[in-house]
Amino acid sequence: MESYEPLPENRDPVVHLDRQFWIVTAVLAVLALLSILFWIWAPITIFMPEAVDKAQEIDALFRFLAATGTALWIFICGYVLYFSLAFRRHAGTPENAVGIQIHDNNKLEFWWTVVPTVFVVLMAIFSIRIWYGIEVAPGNTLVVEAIGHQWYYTFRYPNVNGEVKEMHLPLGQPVTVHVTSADVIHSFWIPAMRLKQDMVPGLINTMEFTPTRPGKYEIICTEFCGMFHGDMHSGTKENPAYVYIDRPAQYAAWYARTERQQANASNAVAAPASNQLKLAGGDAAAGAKMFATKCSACHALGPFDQRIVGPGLKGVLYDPAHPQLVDGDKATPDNVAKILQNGFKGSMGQMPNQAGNALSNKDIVDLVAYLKTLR
Ligand code: HEC
Ligand SMILES: [Cu+2]
Repeated sequence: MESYEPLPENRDPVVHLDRQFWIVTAVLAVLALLSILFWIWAPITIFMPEAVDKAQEIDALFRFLAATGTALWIFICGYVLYFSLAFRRHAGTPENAVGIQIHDNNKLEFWWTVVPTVFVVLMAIFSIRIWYGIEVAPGNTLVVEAIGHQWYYTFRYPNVNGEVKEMHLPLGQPVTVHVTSADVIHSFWIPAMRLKQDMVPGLINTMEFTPTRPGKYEIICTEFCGMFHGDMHSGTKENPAYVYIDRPAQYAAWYARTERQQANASNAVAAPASNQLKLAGGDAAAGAKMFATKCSACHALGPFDQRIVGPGLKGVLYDPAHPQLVDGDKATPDNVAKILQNGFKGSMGQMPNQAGNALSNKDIVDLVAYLKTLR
């Protein structure tokens, strides 16, 4: 019986790239080229129109990434298949034979480091430029606020009182959308714009773009936000989930009509409180009830150091160890009312403001009356 030595290690390999290898490479190159051409011409907009300038940029980025990815994938899969056939164990080679060991091909290693690095840098430059364009608004744009609610959207426009249920945008005019939420986290996605931002209570995310195609486009909430999350996709009769891109004259007409209709809107948001509330006549019992529903999740009725999220509030107006409130003001009823109106963010975290805690002015007066009784 013949005995086989393991094949020797090849520390200084002379790698043979035979004819067959080059044929396979040529075939893969043609396939890769076809895939690149496919992505250059792929009719994305048949399925999803590009409604704004940023959609065109994002689609261009998508085409670039898809083309690069598909071409690479073809080469990698092609070579894996080819090499596993070309270097399979041939009849007559024992099952435990060891293949040629190849180490340290500096030229190869140089190129397989440089080429991907160049691609990654290109992708980064391409992406970051587009991302900056979305995040950083130029001056002089129309600013619209989009607010998520369970389970609908509202919009605020300059000089329009209150919140409206329909989003209209003027063709050709740069727009900044400030995206936020009134209750839980939603996510505001307009596929035709290729733009999406989370709607987070207390946080404003921006989207900057210029509408380029008139039409009616779907808005979709993509963050599960409770029972009727689905209504924030298709919308309902009373709460359509659409954005309309109007020609300028159409938009102006809508805007004028809306401004008039909303003049006496009941859903206007209170202006940030600089006004001092009159605290006389507060109802401490009503305040106690309010406290149990709106405050006790974050505040204990114990001493200052008994924290939940915020400090304990027993004796907040009388504690000699804490003559000042967390915002540095003297512990007086007026200053407590001010914190309840405006909120405060300090070392412990965020005390929500009046809107965040959904308090009316009367609620604040009652709460202060109640806090006064906590000695
Ligand atoms: C989500 C949690 C949260 C809720 C809800 C909340 N607070 Fe606060 N509150 C805080 C935090 C956190 C602070 C401290 C902020 C800091 O200094 O970092 C604070 C501070 C305060 C202070 C100042 C205390 C001091 O000693 O200076 C008062 C008064 C207060 N809250 C009252 C209320 C009342 C009344 C309610 C109910 C309407 C309420 N808070 C609801 C988190 C909350
Ligand atoms: Cu939602």
